Amino acid sequence: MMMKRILIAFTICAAGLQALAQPVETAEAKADRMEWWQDAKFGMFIHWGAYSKAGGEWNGETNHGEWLQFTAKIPLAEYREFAAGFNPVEFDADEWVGLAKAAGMKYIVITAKHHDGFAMFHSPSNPYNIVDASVYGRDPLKALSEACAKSGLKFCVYYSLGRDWADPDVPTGGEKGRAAGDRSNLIDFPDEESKDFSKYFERKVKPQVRELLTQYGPVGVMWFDTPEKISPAQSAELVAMIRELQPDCIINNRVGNDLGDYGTPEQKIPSGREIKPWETCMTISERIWGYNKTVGYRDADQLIRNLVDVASKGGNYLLNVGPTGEGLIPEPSVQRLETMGRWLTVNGEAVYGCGPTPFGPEVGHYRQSEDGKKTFVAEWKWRATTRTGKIYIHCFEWPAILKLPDPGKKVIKAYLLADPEKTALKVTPTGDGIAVELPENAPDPVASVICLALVE
Ligand code: H79
Repeated sequence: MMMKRILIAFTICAAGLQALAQPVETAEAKADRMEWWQDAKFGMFIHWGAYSKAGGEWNGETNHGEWLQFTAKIPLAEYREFAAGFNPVEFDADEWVGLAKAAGMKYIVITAKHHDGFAMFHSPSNPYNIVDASVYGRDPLKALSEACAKSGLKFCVYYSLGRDWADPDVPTGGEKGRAAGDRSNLIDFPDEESKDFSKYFERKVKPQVRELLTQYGPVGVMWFDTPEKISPAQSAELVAMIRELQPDCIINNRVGNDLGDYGTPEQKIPSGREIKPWETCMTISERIWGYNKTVGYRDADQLIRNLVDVASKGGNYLLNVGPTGEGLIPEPSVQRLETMGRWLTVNGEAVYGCGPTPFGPEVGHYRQSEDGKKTFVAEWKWRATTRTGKIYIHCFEWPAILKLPDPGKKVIKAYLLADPEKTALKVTPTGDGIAVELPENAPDPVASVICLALVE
């Protein structure tokens, strides 16, 4: 689709002594820029770094993840040495991208730099990177960006803004009851008072973000994390840089200060539809983002229902895998992703490019406890998605007769997406909606989709 970008106004933002001209985007231009992402619905998050080599284990403790350096209290010199041994000889970009594709995912987001500050890409501005500071000596982001370009997936990168345990100038905490320095590297850089975020921002963040946007071809999304200490002017400066270098790039809200294109609920799915675009990021393991050899995994059934739940509320689902230090995506993740892909092969029509539910109450309700606290109680009977002229009902349960609210328009035909014959199911009006007669067996015990074709 042709991109229409009309710049209607300019606001002037003062960033220190420097005046930055920031074009204001029309809603239409933003919608155009976001279109592929809104349609995509399902992406792969990849947490991969030096920490992956430990598999979560350090000095006999096995509950570490991507926070290894911090949670295991490893001094920087020791972590550097550990990172220098990073050698993912089994890494095959085509295999990872092939798996994402087989899972039905449309984009990948890879950790270019997590909180440990070790860049997983070739960074000419900072030698602490996989090419210059590890035995591997190659750039996995280059390989992944090329593999994505070949197979039509969008290549996107994660960058931790507000934590960097290799840089002496990154303060944390001090807000909302959090102690100063609570997530800083206080082992190597104990003087929290002397830390100056802007020095780190100028020295490391800006050059590296520029590198990410100039070394790998089109970047679909810049996915920032931990924006706590970034100033409004600094967030605006990053946005301006991204818009200048890659005008089509989407930016998540963690660029800070209410900027960015979409919201990022983490490890949770909102209770209902949201007005702004949003994406739930979630681990495929029970809780840890980086590779951990002892952690359990979520059920494939629940992952499929989560994807449907998210799509029915108008969001995207960014599901995370944690490859090993050798460069392999763990087998339990592979199995789950392949299961999701099989489901999407049959039912993708009811996910990709779809709009949210035209109903709403089916997702659950709020219960008020005696102390006045409201908690959301989710219901898992069915969900709905839409596209022009169609409503899709994703059934998690399989009654003989499915009662639905009034679809608002006459139903011409109801049929199962899994039925190549599109055999008509009997639909009868009830007092306040419709009833669909279902065949005896559900085509899929996890989620079977009924398509309601509506009169235009
Ligand atoms: O990259 C993933 C997380 O590492 C990162 N965001 C996602 C996408 C993240 N950074 N901060 N946080 C999440 C929130 C803080 C989590 C913590 Fe903890 C809980 C810090 C201390 C307790 C879990 C346990 C992580 C470290 C120890």
